[in-house]
Amino acid sequence: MADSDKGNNLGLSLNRRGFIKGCTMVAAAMGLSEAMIPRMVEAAASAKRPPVIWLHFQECTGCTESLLRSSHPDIGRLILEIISLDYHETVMAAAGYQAEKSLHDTLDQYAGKFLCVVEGAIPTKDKGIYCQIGGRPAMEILAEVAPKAAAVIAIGSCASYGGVQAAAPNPTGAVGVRDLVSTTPIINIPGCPPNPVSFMGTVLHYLTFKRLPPTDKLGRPLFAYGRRNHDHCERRAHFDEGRYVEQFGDHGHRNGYCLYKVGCKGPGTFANCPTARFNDVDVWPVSVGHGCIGCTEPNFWDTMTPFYERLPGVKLPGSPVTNVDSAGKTVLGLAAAAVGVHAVVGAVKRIAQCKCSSNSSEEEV
Ligand code: FSX
Ligand code: SF4
Ligand code: F3S
Repeated sequence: MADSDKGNNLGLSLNRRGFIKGCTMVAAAMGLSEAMIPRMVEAAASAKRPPVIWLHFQECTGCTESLLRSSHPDIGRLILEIISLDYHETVMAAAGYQAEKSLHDTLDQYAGKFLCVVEGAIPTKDKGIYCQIGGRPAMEILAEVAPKAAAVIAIGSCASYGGVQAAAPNPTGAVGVRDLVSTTPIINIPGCPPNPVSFMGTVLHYLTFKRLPPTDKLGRPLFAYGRRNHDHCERRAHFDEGRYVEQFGDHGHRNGYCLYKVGCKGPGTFANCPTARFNDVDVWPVSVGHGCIGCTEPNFWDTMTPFYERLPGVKLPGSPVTNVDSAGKTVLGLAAAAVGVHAVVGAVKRIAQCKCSSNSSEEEV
């Protein structure tokens, strides 16, 4: 790549320094050694950018917003430098017939070679009529596109597990991609919205190593979801010493104490928020005084609510359950019990997977 801007199909561009800075930032977040950075930069700078079809279904577009309008300009632009975004309803210039043509041209021309990114849940009730694009249900579009893709990236908790649409009583029968697609490798990048670094890391891994990164049982890349937020939280010492915020605005809150008692679900949430952080001011919910609501976990709208209450029965340091691993398992166990009361059988199944994942991740880290 020359020192000059590479440019991309949206007219945005990144100079070489910014390009390498973005790659380095993502490589660090993935825990890769410095020696891997030149290989990653080389793969990312390849003139042959992989075509991407980005499908939008039931969602708020927050995943796209957080990625492309990231206040880390290098990350936002980097993604547009290294992929060819051939179809993306939010940012593409084409509309109507032209947009549909561009979708089908990419499908014909790059069958088996393009990446499919899915944002949003897929409604299945009443033949999927609750989300239609170009007069076709999301289910039908996914069934046409996903089997032709080299891999599918489900971005956000909606595409991963159904998200808020699937919250009880799930009126549209919303599900995640993995419930419908079995023909193509799928990776889940949950979060509502997810950290752009987790998405970028997955794409860069795919470009560099020609395969998706290793995942847990819920299909989440281990580099981003292998540890609990609680494990790296800057308030962890307060948790261990029994110093808690009792209510927002109190002495403990003003002094950065642990937010567990005001609802933080960090002990039961697998994500990289405390290390990857968000935006160019390096914050994450807990660092600015709000508990984690567990947005990377399956069915968190059912299992992690009420958001501002401590889940009953979780023992704190000083009680018989004194280590955080036990506390995390207890949170997940209670979450499973809660969803059993409120949600459908499918949701219970996914929570069971969540518990397996927690165990498997513990073994791997
Ligand atoms: Fe879902 Fe994405 Fe939450 Fe929104 O579009 S993961 S509702 S932030 O952003 O799909
Ligand atoms: Fe941090 Fe939340 Fe764990 Fe407290 S409970 S240490 S605020 S992650
Ligand atoms: Fe979500 Fe918790 Fe991170 S709410 S953004 S997983 S701190």
